[in-house]
Amino acid sequence: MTGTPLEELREKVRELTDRARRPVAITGAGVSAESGVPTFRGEDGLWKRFRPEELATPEAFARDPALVWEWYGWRRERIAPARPNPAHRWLAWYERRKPEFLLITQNVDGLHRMAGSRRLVEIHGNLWVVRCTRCGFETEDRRAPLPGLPRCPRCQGLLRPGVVWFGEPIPAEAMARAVEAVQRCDLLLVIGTSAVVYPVAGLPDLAPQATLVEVNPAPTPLTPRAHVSVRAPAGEFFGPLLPEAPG
Ligand code: BJW
Ligand code: ZN
Repeated sequence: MTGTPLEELREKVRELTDRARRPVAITGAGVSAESGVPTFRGEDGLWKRFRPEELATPEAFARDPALVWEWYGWRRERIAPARPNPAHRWLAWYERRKPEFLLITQNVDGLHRMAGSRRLVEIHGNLWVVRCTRCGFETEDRRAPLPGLPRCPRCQGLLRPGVVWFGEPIPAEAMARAVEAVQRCDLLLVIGTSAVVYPVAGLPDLAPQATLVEVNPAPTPLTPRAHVSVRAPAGEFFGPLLPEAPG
């Protein structure tokens, strides 16, 4: 449906989302781009400048934890002022209308929660959570700046970011919730992800029964399978679908 005027696509998506009974959304870094959070890949992607295999792996952390923490410290600082955009707000609003809706996000920035989403699986973890590499102690979502090499308040072990790195499995409970919802969904919205990182990139394959809607300014490996393909920034697309603010 490339080339269809945006307003027509909005009507189509309004109709599909109204009608859906068990909708699921999968989001990626692109949903936060209009909030000022850098994406990973692409022109302004984080990894144009930093090599992921040097920073987002358990091996990198074992080799040089200070370097990895420096990168995460920089990202925490950079992302802290970000606020939800209309795409995050639309998803939070939609959740309140659809009791069976589930939002699966690959994002670690916390913006979906800030927008009000609660039926949410943060499948790659959360940038604001830190975990002890020795005793497993985990903090809540805490935004205070951290020292260069943060230590566990319980056992003095080294703390690490509460995110999922390459080569690490997705926590079993998060994965099970995501798989179960995708397998039984009737509408799958895939928003702002390059759809190349597994296992999330494989989730749409589990939903041959669902209508697939993709919202992304650029094509992805998923695009040929999408029933509706919206080539637009997510915030710009979803903004007009939000109900008018009261008063
Ligand atoms: C807009 C927009 C706007 C712009 N509006 N859109 C070979 C084949 C298959 C798999 C593998 C393989 N080799 C290795 C693997 C496995 C690996 C993997 O998939 N690698 C691929 C890259 C090949 N996966 C893993 O390792 C995963 N674990 C695993 O497989 O475990 C198995 C296991 C089992 C048992 C024991 C042990 C292991 C874990 C993956 C973890 C990914 N982690 C990261 C970092 C998180 C922490 C952090 O942030 O620091 O997660 S990587 C990074 O990529 C991050 C993201 O969540 C993830 C996905 O990126 P995303 O969100 O799609 O962002 P971008 O930048 O790629 O795309 C943005 C998109 O937005 C673009 O399309 C733009 O066009 C669009 N956009 N503006 C809408 N305004
Ligand atoms: Zn500890």
